[in-house]
Amino acid sequence: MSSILKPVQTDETTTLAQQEPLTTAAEQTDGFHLVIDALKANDVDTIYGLVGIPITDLARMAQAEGLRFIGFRHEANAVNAAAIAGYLTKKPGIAMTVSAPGFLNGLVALANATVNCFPMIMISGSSEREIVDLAQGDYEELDQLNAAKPYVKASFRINHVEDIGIAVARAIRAAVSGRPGGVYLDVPAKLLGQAMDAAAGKKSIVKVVDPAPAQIPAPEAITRALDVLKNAKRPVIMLGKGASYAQADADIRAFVEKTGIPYLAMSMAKGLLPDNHPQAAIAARSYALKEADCVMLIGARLNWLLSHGKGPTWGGKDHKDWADKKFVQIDISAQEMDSNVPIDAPLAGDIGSTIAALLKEIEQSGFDKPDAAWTGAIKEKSDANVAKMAKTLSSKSSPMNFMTALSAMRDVLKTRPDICLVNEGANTLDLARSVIDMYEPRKRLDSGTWGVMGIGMGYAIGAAVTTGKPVVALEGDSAFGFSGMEVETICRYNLPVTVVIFNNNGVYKGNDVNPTGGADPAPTVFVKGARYDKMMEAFGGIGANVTTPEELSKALTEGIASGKPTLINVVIDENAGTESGRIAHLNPQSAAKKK
Ligand code: ADP
Ligand code: TZD
Repeated sequence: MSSILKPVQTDETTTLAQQEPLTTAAEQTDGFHLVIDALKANDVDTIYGLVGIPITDLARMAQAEGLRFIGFRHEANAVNAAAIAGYLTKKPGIAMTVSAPGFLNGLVALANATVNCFPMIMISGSSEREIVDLAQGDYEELDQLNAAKPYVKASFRINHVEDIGIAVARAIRAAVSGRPGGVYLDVPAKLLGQAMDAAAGKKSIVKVVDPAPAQIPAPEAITRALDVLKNAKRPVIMLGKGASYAQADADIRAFVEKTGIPYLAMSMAKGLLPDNHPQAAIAARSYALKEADCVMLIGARLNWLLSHGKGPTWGGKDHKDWADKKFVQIDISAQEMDSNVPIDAPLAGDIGSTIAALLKEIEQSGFDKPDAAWTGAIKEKSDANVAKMAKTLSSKSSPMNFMTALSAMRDVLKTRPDICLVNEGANTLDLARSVIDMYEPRKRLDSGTWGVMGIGMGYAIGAAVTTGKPVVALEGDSAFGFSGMEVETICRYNLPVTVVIFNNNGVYKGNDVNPTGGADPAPTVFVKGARYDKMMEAFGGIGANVTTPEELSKALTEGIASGKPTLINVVIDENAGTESGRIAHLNPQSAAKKK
């Protein structure tokens, strides 16, 4: 319990004798200390933030009280770091920003956390309520509480110092219970300075009991789901990042292995079971989705990343067509069921409890593994695709293209399955997802549900701080630009982050030209031959510029082994790459041409 010692105010007319009892000066605390106490009481050990009034003092005091404060160069990156810390730990990541512009800078990442179902709390300082509400133009004035609301799971403001304990508890529970998400907590500067009796302050702190209570589906829902699975001829399991988040790794593996059902993994679920597991259908994804007669979704939404569960990807005729398949879905949010297609067997519950219940039922009633014709067909398709990929990867090109460089990266990363790989870009993202196998849970961190650029350095820092292990951030040159200034943060905290930039001189590729012949470059083109490695060197880190796969392997191996901030500028052919990577079909021009 931290507190400030302040003598209780005495009336000037009181005599010395009358003051006697007050020599034991009543202990006082204030808003600053109570915020810190409330966080500490709930096992928060790290705050990601960017200072300014009134956060500077709060950050200083937090550091003095033993909390780690990681200071960033832009709020979005601090909030992204907190978000990924939430995903990795199942505890809300904590970010702090100043008011109005600092808040808004952070809000995009807070919204991204909510969209991805990552638990976190963004705490922002705010200006005088009376002035904001009358729009009288305060320093950094904004109605932050209401601005946050559409983008977050919950948005709260604390007005009185004695409410800090319960407010922090409420924010924590909102962030991690049910479907996790981003929470905004508005902290008026005035509140932080409010004083109160320290003993009463101590009493006001709340340690949240069981912040994310188990949610167990009804027995009949379990039976229904197993009936659907048992009646399937060609079942497939789709693991999503909700399954990775759940930290029920051993039970999920046992369920997959006991049912014998082939499985697919969404991007961030790669590695939940090792990608080289005999039941992995990852290399036969298109075939499996088209041909399956039953799909079990475990913590994966049928959003755009899964073509909404309908249309040609799923064996349907056109994009509006529900394919003729049965769906079983485990999700903590009952509302997720029937979002895009009818769900035949909804399992509304947390993945840990639900999988445990399914396993128990299987042990009692047994489960016949799927027909060898189905698993054999998937294996055949997988083997053929793996062989095709191996051929592509072995063809060396100079200058390097994406596949040549990825082949080198894959071989190095295979030797370090324990490290986190952060990944963003277009081609750099889509191709790396297919080429680089993952072997352990929660090691692949990427652009996620929005396909957003800018998560790179925030996620890398959050992952390095949280895991204490080396992190590799594989970035398109455009993607890196969104958070690139944080290389200074990486150097300042001497974090074991190796940033690898696939530099092909532009967004998607670097060979576009201005059709007018004018001096301005084309909209997708960057400075040619840029040396991003010099940015890392500028702050005392290690820089490397590589032009061959051998140089890339060496620099990456050394970067990881050194445990020091490293940036490798990988020179990639500027003609390599596809516009928009694998989502080119979403470009209106391509869509119009198709019609
Ligand atoms: P992906 O992008 O990998 O397909 P999504 O983010 O679309 O994954 O889906 C994750 C789903 O997992 C969300 O619908 C979320 O409600 C759900 N989820 C998150 N945590 C849990 C949990 N512990 N138990 C059950 N479902 C969860
Ligand atoms: N802004 C934000 C916040 N998110 C986005 N996804 C985009 C813009 C659009 N965008 C993509 O979808 S990928 C991308 C942008 C700008 C960058 C692609 O170029 P890159 O990668 O250099 O990072 P490749 O590997 O060279 O294609």
